[in-house]
Amino acid sequence: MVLYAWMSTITFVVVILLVCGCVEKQQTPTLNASEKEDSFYDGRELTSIDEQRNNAIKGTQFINKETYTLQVTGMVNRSLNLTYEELLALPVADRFVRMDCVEGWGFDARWTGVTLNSIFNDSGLQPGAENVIFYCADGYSTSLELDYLREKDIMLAYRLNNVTLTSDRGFPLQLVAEGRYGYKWAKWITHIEVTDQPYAGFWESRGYSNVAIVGERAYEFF
Ligand SMILES: Nc1nc2c(c(=O)[nH]1)N[C@H]1C(S)=C(S)[C@@H](COP(=O)(O)O)O[C@H]1N2
Ligand SMILES: [Mo]
Repeated sequence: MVLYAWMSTITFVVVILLVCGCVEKQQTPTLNASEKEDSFYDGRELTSIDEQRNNAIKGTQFINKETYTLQVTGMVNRSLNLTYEELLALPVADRFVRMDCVEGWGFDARWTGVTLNSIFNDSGLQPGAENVIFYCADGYSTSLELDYLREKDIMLAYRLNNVTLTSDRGFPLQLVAEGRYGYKWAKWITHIEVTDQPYAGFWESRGYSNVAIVGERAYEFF
């Protein structure tokens, strides 16, 4: 009797662990074997994903695709709450863009995603809006000027070198801030806020330039 009770307890625990294991796999996208990484795009050579470096204040964030939404709030006519599927259904942008970190490393990649212009087409923008703040799942944040985002048709990428962004690379979305330093390339974005106020993000409030143009001075002390 006692043995039977033990056996059923152990069976129960094993089943629970197996079920958790499966759920965990769904929540943490890893490189899908059926997706092949591109090594060239637009006539240019790409840096392979395992040669790219990775920098984050609190390490990798694991976002559940099923429950994820991108919130769009602030000086818009309509606040939005976009699911991952809704983001994928918006017009697709696809470009070669180089990423440069202030530390002196960088990489060349193909980025695929949705432009902020498409999102603002749906939300509308109120007159006087100037800045857009990007809030991330790890508490990180950064901001960029609305004019830059609109004129350069900046995108939020969900694919990198033609494979779905993995969790360590910012799943579901990384901002592709062309011509600006890496700390503007927000990963694991959960919320976008449009504002008429200036804003200093995580590194910007610690002395880094709020403009962050690649090739220009990035830090106030050197
Ligand atoms: N959410 C979040 N996004 C982030 C960071 C971070 O710590 N948290 N680090 C930034 C910095 S400093 C760099 S250089 C790039 C690195 O991005 P990568 O993974 O594409 O190389 O991510 C940026 N985006
Ligand atoms: Mo960086």
